[in-house]
Amino acid sequence: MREITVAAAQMGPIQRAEGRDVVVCRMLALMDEAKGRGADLIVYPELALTTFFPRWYVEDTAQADAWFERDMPNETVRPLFDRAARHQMAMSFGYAELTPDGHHFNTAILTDGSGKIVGKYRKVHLPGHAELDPRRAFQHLEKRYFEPGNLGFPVWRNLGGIFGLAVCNDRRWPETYRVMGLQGVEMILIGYNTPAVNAEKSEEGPEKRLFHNRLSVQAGAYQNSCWVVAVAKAGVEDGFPLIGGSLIVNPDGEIVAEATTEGDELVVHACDLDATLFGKKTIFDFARHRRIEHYGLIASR
Ligand code: CDT
Repeated sequence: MREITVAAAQMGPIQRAEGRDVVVCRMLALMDEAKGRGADLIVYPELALTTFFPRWYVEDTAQADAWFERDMPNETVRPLFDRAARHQMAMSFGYAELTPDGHHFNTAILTDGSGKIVGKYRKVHLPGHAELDPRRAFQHLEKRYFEPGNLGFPVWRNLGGIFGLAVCNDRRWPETYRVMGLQGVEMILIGYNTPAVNAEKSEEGPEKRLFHNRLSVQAGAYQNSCWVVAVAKAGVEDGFPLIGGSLIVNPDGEIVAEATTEGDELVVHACDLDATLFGKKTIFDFARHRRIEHYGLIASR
């Protein structure tokens, strides 16, 4: 048994005017509660430090740099790293990254139990559009503010297991899980900000959005025999609703814990990484059963 207790730290809304210092206080409170519940790892959502700013159109993209972090850790988030180290708790969260040479990514990091960053991932699948689209009920300008990630889908040894990261829209793509699955991933951590309604199709509401969230995450976990922890930023940000539904899924594709609110809420489960082994050596033993001679098209277009 290789059991690690995971706290999926769903966060309620962050308003546009809210400062990062206030957000970090909320994250610390969740971390302290997670410690009390025995967590070895806490997982926060995509763009955990700010509102989901791609809904806002800013003509001069340099003005949007205020939503980005130039260093990680920086002064504002340092308390998170210090507290995590004190609690001997690994941590993952997403943020907007501005690199020293001026590149913009939608990034997530993973630390070990001493507060040291051991993994970084930059979102590959960027949804939405790059220009103002007045036909939409609201904007989703990720293609304006971010470049596609340039690090692929690496995995890291941490906490005695093999971990991977993905960000929001990545969870809808089977390739995300499979590339990590091929590297033996045992737990994938995914933060998300998913609007509760479709900006282009008003009849698609929160039930269907929650269904697609579960469907994607459960399929990814089952088909790669790994744990998946998916964590929302939820609730109403400046009038725009985001789904909750943070969940932890086991390597059989079953939901073992799920959020019940749209606010700051911990979803905690003790996950045995050895539970990944059976599927990996039987039905999803990739080396024995995959037929890559028939998969060429997937990587060629
Ligand atoms: N943040 C993010 O990637 N959100 C997208 C919204 C796309 S609309 C289905 C998501 O995939 O949840």
